[in-house]
Amino acid sequence: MRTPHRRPTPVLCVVVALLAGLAAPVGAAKRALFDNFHAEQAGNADWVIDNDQPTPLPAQGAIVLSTPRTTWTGAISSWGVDLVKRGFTVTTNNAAFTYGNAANPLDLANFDVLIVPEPNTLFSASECTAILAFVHDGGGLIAVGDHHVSDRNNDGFDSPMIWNALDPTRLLGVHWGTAGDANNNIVQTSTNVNPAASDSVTHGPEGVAPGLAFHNGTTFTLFPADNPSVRGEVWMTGVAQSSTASVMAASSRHGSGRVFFLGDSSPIDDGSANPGNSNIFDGWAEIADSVLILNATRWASRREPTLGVADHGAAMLSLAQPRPNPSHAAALFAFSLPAAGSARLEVLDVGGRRVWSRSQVSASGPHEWTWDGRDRAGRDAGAGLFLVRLVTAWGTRTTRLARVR
Ligand SMILES: [Ca+2]
Ligand SMILES: [Ca+2]
Ligand SMILES: [Ca+2]
Repeated sequence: MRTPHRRPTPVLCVVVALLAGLAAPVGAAKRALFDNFHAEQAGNADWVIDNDQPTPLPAQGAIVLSTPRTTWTGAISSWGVDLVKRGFTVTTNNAAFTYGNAANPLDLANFDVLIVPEPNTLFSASECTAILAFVHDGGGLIAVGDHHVSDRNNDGFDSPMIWNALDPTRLLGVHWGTAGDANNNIVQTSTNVNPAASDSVTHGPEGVAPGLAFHNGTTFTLFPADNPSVRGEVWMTGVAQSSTASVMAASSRHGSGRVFFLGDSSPIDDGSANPGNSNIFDGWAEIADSVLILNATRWASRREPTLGVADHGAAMLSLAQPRPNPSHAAALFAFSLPAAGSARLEVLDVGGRRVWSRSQVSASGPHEWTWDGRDRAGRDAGAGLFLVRLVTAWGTRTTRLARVR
């Protein structure tokens, strides 16, 4: 058994953390955070960029194009070194995730992309909230897992279970193959890659991704009804690309942020790990898995505030005052979506109980839905003050409605 060598977290100035929490200026280095707080070194795994944490050594400022990808110690040092060569700064996380906590120098607001390489412990409820809010606000997430029954620290949870628990309602549009799912432990090299030239994950700045080599990985089922932006990037050999199942790599958007899903950790293994760990293979170079992974990391990293509709979704989402207000009987709710997607409109009473709701996958642009003033049992909802709430992938909007006799 290896013992991870961890250095204490340096005490950084709170002011620096606050300033760093602002969006990076155009042209600034992208900031990647590699997680090592969820047992990423359990068992045979060594999913760290370096044992010097949070900042790897030798210093990344000394890395040049010819620097070997083994300059740091860890089975995913190549990912870190290759990102530094592309202008990123890289850091290792060794504390619980927070978002918006200026006292935490590793707060997610200080980063452009979060990389979680096969977590082996559950995210806490507050960590789940932090991750999803970070992505919603424009952060990137690279979610890597492994095959079904891959619980490396015997706590009862493997990475497919842990990722599904992050997002039980599939806000991100993806279900990880686990117990009861097909193809939850596959060994396969697939070149069944999304061919769209507009797809920056498969056709990105690193070039065209040739495919993926899985050595015991799981596959995804996609749920476009839950997140219309979800798309397959690599499918299993022979599977039609219209299929929402048997997907080896996928991507989606959530709010202004972007997520990449990879069903196996073997492709991120670079074949050189900490001393004592010999159960490693160079997946990074096998069938050039790194092309897909580096394209995806660059695509997911926080957007500059100059992009298109999908990146301004939150600003373009609106819910108008009900008409009439106050109302005696029916009320009209007008809202507008930044893009096609699922919308849920609900009316809550002052006690927070849901009186009425309507959900529908809806087109981009303005909509008008009418509430007849009756509850779900068909009874008149009565007089009083009600909260009207619009829930979408781009965020939530609320307004109030008064009903009078
Ligand atoms: Ca575990
Ligand atoms: Ca594997
Ligand atoms: Ca390595």
